[in-house]
Amino acid sequence: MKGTVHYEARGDIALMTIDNPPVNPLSGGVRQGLSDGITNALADDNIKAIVLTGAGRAFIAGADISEFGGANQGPSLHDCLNAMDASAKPIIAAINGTAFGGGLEVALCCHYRVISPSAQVGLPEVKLGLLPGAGGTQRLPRLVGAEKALDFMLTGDGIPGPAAHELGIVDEVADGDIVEAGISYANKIIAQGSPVRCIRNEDTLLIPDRERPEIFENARKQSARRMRKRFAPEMIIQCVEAAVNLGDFDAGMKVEADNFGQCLKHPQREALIHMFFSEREVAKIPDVPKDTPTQEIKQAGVIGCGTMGGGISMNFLNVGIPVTVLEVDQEALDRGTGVIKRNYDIQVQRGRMSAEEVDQRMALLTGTTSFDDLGEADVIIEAIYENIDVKVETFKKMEAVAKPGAILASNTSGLDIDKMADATSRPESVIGLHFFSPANVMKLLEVVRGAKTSKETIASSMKLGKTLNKIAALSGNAPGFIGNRMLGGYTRQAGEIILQGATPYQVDNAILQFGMPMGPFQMNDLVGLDLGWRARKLSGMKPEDVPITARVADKLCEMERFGQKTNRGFYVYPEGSRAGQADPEVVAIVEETSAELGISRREIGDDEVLKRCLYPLINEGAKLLEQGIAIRPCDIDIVYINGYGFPEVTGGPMFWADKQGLDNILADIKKFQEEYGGDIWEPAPLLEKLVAEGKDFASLQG
Ligand code: 3H9
Repeated sequence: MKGTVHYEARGDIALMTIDNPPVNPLSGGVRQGLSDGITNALADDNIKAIVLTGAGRAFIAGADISEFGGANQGPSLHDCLNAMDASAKPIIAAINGTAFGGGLEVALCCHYRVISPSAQVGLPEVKLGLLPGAGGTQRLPRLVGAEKALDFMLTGDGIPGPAAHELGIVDEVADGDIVEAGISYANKIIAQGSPVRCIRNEDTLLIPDRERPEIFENARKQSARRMRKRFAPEMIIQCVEAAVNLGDFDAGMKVEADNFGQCLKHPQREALIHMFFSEREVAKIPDVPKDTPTQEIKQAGVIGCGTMGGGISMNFLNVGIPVTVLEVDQEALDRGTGVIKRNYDIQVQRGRMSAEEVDQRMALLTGTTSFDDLGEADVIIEAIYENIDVKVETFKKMEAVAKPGAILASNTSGLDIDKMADATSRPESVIGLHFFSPANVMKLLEVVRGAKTSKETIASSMKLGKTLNKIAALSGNAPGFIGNRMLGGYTRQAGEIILQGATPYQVDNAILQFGMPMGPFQMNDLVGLDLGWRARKLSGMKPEDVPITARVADKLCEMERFGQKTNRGFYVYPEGSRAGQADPEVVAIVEETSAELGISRREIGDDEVLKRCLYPLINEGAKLLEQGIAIRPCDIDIVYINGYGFPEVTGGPMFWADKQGLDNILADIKKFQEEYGGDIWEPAPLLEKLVAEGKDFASLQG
């Protein structure tokens, strides 16, 4: 069994140290050790109190997530906690590091808690589709009241020691050696000789909450807004309602156990735990060893201060890394840095940042119009417009000024990294760092390795992603990389479906119901319909050569309906609103376009809309895997969830595909191939192979 608990008598105190590296989850061996240790301490008359702490950087990271869904060995956590609850000898948690989930619940079962200022406590179960199932939903409301407990459990965010003390979760914040602090707290309790404090027996804070049903109404409203379509929040709210209204601890624990069981069985739980492990897996690059030397990034350079360059710069400023940002002239520079300042000011207005913090961040920003000023940067990222020739020229200028070893990066969303690398004499330092718009908000960083990119440059870039609080996923260098290459089929299908009979609003609604934050036509309106239209005009494309899926958008552009920026696109946006309204004029244009193309319209069900939009993602994803552009299915899941709004509760497109059954998906793809043809519906050989072998994408994870 994994993990252990070291037991040591220090005078009349039993010190129990949980040891299950790296973060001490409550695996079978830990539960066994806890159970044995408590039994020993209670049986030993020389022992007057117990101090419980963690080895290494964590107290306890919670239940062992890898055990969910499998057969567990060792005693149950509840048996250990019941033994602790029943102990007449005081138990003190000396919280040395992270106490999350079941870890905090163990601490809440102790009679007293002391904490290091840097240690964090949290109940993040909701993020895994679970609820605190080891008494947390019953003990925390007794300790801090229902409202604060709900907020804590529904956000799932960790808080540091001093904040935990202020909230009333811990009794003392102790600087210095936390084990010594725990022992001295134990000695104080022994000296006082007072009975132990058992949270399960307290109800002072619960009684007034019985008269405040609005606590639960508000929690429901907030979680419907913040965690759309999530199953666990309602389960948590019901448990806290039970804690408040039933009054009896054991009756509340029964509700908690029932609801925990429901969460455990729910598909969202499996998907979210897949995401948890995928987020960690994606950082591991098979041919780049963990100990590969990395470049320390102390200074950054950004070329271009438009929407992307400005957002990228903010990422560095937010973590205290100075940035020199370059623009073509002073006017463009002033405009770009002005937007950065305005974005920060909005944060101040919303109470998310102080004016002082804005000043600190802006003080780290230097504007320039000369490449020479980028010479000190450890990484230079170009964020100019998408034209390979201009990018190649920019890389030549970057190389001329960059110091040896500096990372030379492109923020391109799909152009050839090798072409840029080959324009320099140091292709090993060249890499793609594809940020997603808005770059200061979106979590994903697609890192793109060229043919000659060195392992050091890859390792440094992945580490930089973490420093910038992004989730970095590595892609091979192929047009569109992972994300945009997959997106092609999705948007083209949406364009085709409206010509065959659906309205843009039906397509968007089906996608919204699936759980994406917006549909493809809402997305078009947000990005701007004019981008593609202008590019086609500039290239001199003849009207008859415009892809049929772009015909409606181009007609809208001819009417100056460019999307949100002109308050009219596929939708109409009342002045100052981003909530678009359906427009019969657009439906008429769509119908007219179908007629011009000789396409007879028919009723298309939402089920078909979904399959035709989502299955190209899966098919293309399989092609990316067999071509080695994506390393594992989970890398694709990470890219799609964090960069393209694929619903987290599905576990990402590839995990979701496994759940639909790859044989079902392949059969539909073949059907669509017969009906509509085109490369989108050419089944990926890997998909055919997996189906033939009765395997799924998960079998490729290794
Ligand atoms: C729960 O407690 C349910 C209870 O209410 C009810 C029970 C009845 N289990 O993140 P890192 C692994 S639900 C197993 O890179 P960091 C992780 O996969 C649980 N493994 O480190 C990684 O493995 P690898 C509620 C775990 O320092 C390694 O440890 N608890 C667990 O950046 C290092 O992780 C949570 O949701 C686990 N619980 O961050 C907390 N935790 O090296 C989840 C981590 O092979 N954990 N691993 O890739 C975290 O939030 C972060 O890991 C933590 C450390 C903040 C602790």
